Amino acid sequence: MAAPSSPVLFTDPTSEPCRSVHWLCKAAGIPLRLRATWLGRGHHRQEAFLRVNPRHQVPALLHGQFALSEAQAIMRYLCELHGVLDPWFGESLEERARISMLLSWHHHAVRKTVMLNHNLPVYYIPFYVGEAKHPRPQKAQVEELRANFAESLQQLEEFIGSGHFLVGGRLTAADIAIAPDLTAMDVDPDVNEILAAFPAVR
Ligand SMILES: N[C@@H](CCC(=O)N[C@@H](CS)C(=O)NCC(=O)O)C(=O)O
Repeated sequence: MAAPSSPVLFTDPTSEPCRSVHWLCKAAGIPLRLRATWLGRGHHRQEAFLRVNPRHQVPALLHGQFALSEAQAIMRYLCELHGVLDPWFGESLEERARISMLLSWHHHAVRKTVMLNHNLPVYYIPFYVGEAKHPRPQKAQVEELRANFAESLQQLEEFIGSGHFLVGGRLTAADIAIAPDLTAMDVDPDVNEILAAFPAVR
């Protein structure tokens, strides 16, 4: 159980970057206090949360007076705080560099092409705000978005190679940062068909 002095993670479990932070803390045994911050209820626009992250995004962390946003920065901070940067962010210079490369790559690859460009407009936004306000893109447009994310999935497939993990043959922050955007693909009824071409990713 987290002590009252443990950092507080403002989190909405429907958010992939929030899940990355939470999953890493679970895997690394890092104590956290969780503060549910539901986007669907507008908690991220309330004054109390805006004092923690004026850019109104979860995840955000408050540790004493210190506030931090951006999932990957939070993951790194918490690992450093607990002296576990090694192994989670790499055991050697090369591992650390590779993890850092994968974390940068993720923002404009899987995160952008699968989640932000495809899942949000095709599934989440029509579900949350209603199809009347935000109609689903037409089939041809969805096909085009899928063709775009196939390139990211192919690159990820190559990064994984013949193993199960991205770096060092074990779970690291790189896997945990990317995994929630992949598991979110389960919302897609065509997920099995899509991932059939990417056995390592699957
Ligand atoms: N680059 C940020 C992205 C965080 C993000 O996109 N948060 C979304 C939920 S997944 C959010 O809070 N959106 C609400 C808003 O922008 O007002 C990170 O990696 O932490």
